[in-house]
Amino acid sequence: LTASSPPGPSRPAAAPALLGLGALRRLPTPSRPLVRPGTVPAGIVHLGLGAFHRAHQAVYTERAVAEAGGDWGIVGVAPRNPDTVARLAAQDCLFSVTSLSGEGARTKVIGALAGVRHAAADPAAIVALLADPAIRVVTLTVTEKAYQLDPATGRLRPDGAVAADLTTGRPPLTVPGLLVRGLLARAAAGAGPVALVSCDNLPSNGRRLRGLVEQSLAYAAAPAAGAEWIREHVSFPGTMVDRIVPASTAGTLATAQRALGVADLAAVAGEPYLQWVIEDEFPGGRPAWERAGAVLTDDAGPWERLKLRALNGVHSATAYLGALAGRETIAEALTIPRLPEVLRRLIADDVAPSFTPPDGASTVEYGESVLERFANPAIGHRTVQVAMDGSQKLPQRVLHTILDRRAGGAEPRWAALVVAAWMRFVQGRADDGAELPLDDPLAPQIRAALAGAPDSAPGVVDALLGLGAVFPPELAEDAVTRRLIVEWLTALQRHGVEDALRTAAR
Ligand code: CS2
Repeated sequence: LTASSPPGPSRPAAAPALLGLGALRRLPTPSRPLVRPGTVPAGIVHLGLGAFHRAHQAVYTERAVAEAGGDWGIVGVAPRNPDTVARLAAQDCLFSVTSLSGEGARTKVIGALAGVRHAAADPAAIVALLADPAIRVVTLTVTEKAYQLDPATGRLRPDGAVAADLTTGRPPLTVPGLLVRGLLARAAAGAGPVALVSCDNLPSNGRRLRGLVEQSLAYAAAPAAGAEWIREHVSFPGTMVDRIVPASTAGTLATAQRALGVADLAAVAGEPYLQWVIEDEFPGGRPAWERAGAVLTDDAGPWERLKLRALNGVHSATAYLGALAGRETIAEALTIPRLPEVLRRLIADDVAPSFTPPDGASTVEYGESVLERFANPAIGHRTVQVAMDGSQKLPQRVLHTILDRRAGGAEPRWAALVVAAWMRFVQGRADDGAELPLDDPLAPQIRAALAGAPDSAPGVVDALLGLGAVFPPELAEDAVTRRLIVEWLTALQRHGVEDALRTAAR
């Protein structure tokens, strides 16, 4: 006991002060926002308030406004989850981002958010916001599945929910429903041009978002003038987005609190690296993101293919093989003997020859830097987090590599391993028998396919290749691809990941 301890029974510790405008002056100088929070008028609506947005576009936008000005505050909209909105609202829309590396952590509060909304609580307010002339850019990080597209073809799923959003009078609940209702309201108000910017890891994400809006409009029985207005006044720039940002944990919040001296219940943490390549089509203007390090270009396609195939594809490979081998995190998975060698073969033999990288880039060198980033021990990215929603991720991450290599007559053996690992993962058991979660919007279809399949590697492969929403016919019907996947799945089933890789990488 110290001399100043109050007498009597000990009191519960007071809750720490919370991050908010009132706490700014108390923050260590390097942790303070680059702009005066609450003073930048809104110009952007962002859909999807997850950790990735807060550690990526919010960071770029704050810096761009600090460097070059502009009314580019972000109104962050959570489509479904009210938690983050409540936490941010209690903190005057402030949150911190911690950069984690082997050398330690750096935490900074970001002042980019001009407001937060929960779409499910008041969808009509979001529709009105999208029709507000002050808003000239709409960005999205809603994850692959929220686009309601068929992953194999990129076409809108004939989905009752989107149709109901657009044909009934009730407020829209799906992302396509919100966007289309918002754009039609904008057209009716003549509120000026706008850019819709997908920042999700979809292939040709700009084109897919445009297709989504056009196909949804067909449901909407929209007045022809509205559809015409949208064609003329809305752009869909493609992007490549990159930063490894795992879901926040209690540890993330504790690190932020130690650095800030106040609690931050909306804290996120990620790797120090970040990259953003954006097609420069912004009819209503945009923040000076290039001043924050983003690359503005005519065509993000080659960057996007590089990233989806050589980073995300390799991430998925590490996640499925790692989870099967009982590894908790991506960095731990890389300690599986031979796995780094196998991933290098995947990058050099299958991914690199499958497309032409952007000017000046080498896919193999890029792949090396990716493996270094994955090995960052401070990130703690869980293998099962990266493994989720595989049906939505496999096409652009792995299947396009296989299709392009098969078109060139090659046998993409390592890419086939990733598909086999996914097929074993979705059967729900790790090599040691532990249960693995199947967190995927197509889980019912995957389970049904497996339930009807003979219990052999060829039986499982055929059943899963029959999922037309994931595997396009030219892949599912290709005998070479099927053989490669069956060989790998047989080896994984008989020997487990560690022995299968040891034999294969010899
Ligand atoms: C990961 C990505 O969870 C996943 O599927 O592959 O979120 C990855 O961390 C980011 O795309 C990196 O930019």
